[in-house]
Amino acid sequence: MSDNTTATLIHNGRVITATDDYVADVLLKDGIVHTIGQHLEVGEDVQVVDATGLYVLPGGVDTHVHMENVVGPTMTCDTFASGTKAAAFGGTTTVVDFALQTAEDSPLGAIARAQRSAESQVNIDYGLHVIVTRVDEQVLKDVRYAMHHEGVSSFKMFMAYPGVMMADDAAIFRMLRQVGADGGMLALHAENGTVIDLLIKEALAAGHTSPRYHEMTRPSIMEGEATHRGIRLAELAEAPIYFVHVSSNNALKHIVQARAEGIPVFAETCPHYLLFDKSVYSSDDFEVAKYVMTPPLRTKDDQKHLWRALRYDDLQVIATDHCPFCMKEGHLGYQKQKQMGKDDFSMIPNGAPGIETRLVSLFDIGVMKGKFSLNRFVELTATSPAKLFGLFPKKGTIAVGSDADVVLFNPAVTQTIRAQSLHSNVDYTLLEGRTMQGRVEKVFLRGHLIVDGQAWKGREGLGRFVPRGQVQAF
Ligand code: DUC
Ligand code: ZN
Ligand code: ZN
Repeated sequence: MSDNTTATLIHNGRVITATDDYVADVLLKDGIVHTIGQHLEVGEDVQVVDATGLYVLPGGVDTHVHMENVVGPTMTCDTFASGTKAAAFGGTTTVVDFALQTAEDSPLGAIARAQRSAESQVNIDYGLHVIVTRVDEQVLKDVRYAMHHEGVSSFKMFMAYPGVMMADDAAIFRMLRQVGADGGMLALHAENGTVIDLLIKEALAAGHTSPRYHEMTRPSIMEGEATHRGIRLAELAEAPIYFVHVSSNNALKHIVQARAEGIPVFAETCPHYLLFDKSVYSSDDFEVAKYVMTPPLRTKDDQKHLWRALRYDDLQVIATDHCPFCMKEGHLGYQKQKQMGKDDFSMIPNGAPGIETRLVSLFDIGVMKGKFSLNRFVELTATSPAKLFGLFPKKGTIAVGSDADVVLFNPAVTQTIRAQSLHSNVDYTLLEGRTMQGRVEKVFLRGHLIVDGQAWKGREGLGRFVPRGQVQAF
């Protein structure tokens, strides 16, 4: 389907992809990148945007976000509308969200439900992973069907949260075999759920109820143990595996070793593991609930290892795990969210926001601080996630024929982050008051200008479901 937009010539910007860096004109027409060249001549019907001094980046691809996701008795506070608007302002034009298989329904029911909800309100393009909580013959058939006919080629399973989301090793193994055989990807939340549950019960019994105990009851050794177990299951299944939200060297060291052994193991980390460390958990204050995400923040030494792995491709993706819950009761009419855990840290919904600040924060702490190059920045935030989750080259790069998802990014200005200026429904940002280098100036989705400075030019329902194909990582 072509996009009927005014053609736009982005003039004289510095085009950065995972591999290129050059100054050129880029013509966006019919929803795709139509022509790239020097001094392109265009007619009067083409609008010209002067991008002198700006980076011309592929729209960001965030493959780990949670909009309208049910978590226990609550739900993440971003709708598809608010979350994707926030994503757009942050320079992300494609997200992959989660469709949750409930006890009653199948993966296909979960996909249909999420699409029904997203369709009329989503502001940018999106795909879906299915969270599989129960595996039987019918579920495996539905998984196969989803891959071949629904454009859903990735699935997530949990080794944590017993009795709620946790799948046992045999179920994970069966899914790895099925998904891998058809060229898809199984994503794993790797933590030893039953041991963590025991530690939580012991902490509560000892009267340790404040949010800081979230970190103390989820030790990185248990992330490492589950990561190792997941790798061995993938090795036996001869299937690729993807670890979400890797936070610690205890997990990373198994990933590094497995990759050296030639096992197709892939992994992401998230901006919060690079921006903050466990010192935030040093008080009993309830404000600490802002940092109750899973896995929790780790040590400065863990951070050093994450940076190294990002640089040398042992981590391939930086996704946000945007999983927003309000701190204040009643914000935008939301009932208790983080406040549910006021007297019991284990009741705090796990997650933190970050969808709008991903690019600027990684540009600031990654590129500006010399941790990785501009090309690598694009690779980690757009190209690799697009390849690993079957979206490339439609998404994740600037090339003739790719979707005209383009971000004009100004590297020369600073901005101070404030929750009240961001577009998520959540009432806080972990980056409140922090000044960062770089700013998203304009965002195009399939050639439509949707963000113009502070102005919103997009519209709900403009985003589309993007059917995804096989893993493109080998
Ligand atoms: N895992 C996630 O991926 N997101 C939120 C909470 C969790 O445990
Ligand atoms: Zn998880
Ligand atoms: Zn998540």
